[in-house]
Amino acid sequence: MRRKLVVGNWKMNGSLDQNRLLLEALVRHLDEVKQVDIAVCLPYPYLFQAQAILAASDIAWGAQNVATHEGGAYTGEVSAAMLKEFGSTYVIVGHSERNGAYCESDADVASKFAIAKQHGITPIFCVGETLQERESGVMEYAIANQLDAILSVSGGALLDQTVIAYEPVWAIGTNKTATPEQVRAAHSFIRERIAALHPGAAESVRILYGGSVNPRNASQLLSMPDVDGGLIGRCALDADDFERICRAAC
Ligand code: G2H
Repeated sequence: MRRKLVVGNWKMNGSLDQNRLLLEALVRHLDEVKQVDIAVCLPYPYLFQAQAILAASDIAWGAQNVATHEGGAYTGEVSAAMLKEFGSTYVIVGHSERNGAYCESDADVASKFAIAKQHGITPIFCVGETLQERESGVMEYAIANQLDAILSVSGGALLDQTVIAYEPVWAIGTNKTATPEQVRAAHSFIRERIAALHPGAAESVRILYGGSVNPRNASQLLSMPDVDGGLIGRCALDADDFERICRAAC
């Protein structure tokens, strides 16, 4: 039985003052919500603040990216060991906003996935098709390619207890949410693909849906078969919205 997981992806938002208000509100509103796992992934400089405010709560925290190397002369990068020092439970890898703008390759994402696991951090690996891929009927092919790049290098053991986020690129930050049926079909395809390559891991991997989830659509989307929670962008920046989404996942 997989526990549901709701993760806030704050993207490049926040300030010390805003974060303090938001994190303290999350602790007040969500600490009694024990039926789902809850986490926030913040910009790197605020991990220390998250650790200070969330440490005594059940809300976990993490980052939105990690370096492919252990350490050394990589200006501007942040290693998995550093994330671990600040108590990170999760790290997002392969988000489409990074694939596009920062030219991350499948090999880069596979390295990030593996290095996070080696340091005891759970990667949240994002996959999803573009609108053009969906409309031209190659959605499953596109998702399979993204999955295979990770699954072929990571091996079945590394997949245990990891998280995959299905985020159709056309639904991210656009207010165009995938329909519950589209979400169900994609999630079922992802689990079948994992089962084909690493049968032992398919039942333990949690598959989240991400893309314009809000308090109005959350309960329907997050209750679909094979949907184990959500990766929430814009609505994670509002304590009331995020609380309502977490409660909808219960
Ligand atoms: C997709 C999602 C969070 P939003 O990126 O990962 O963002 O909920 O704003 O579409």
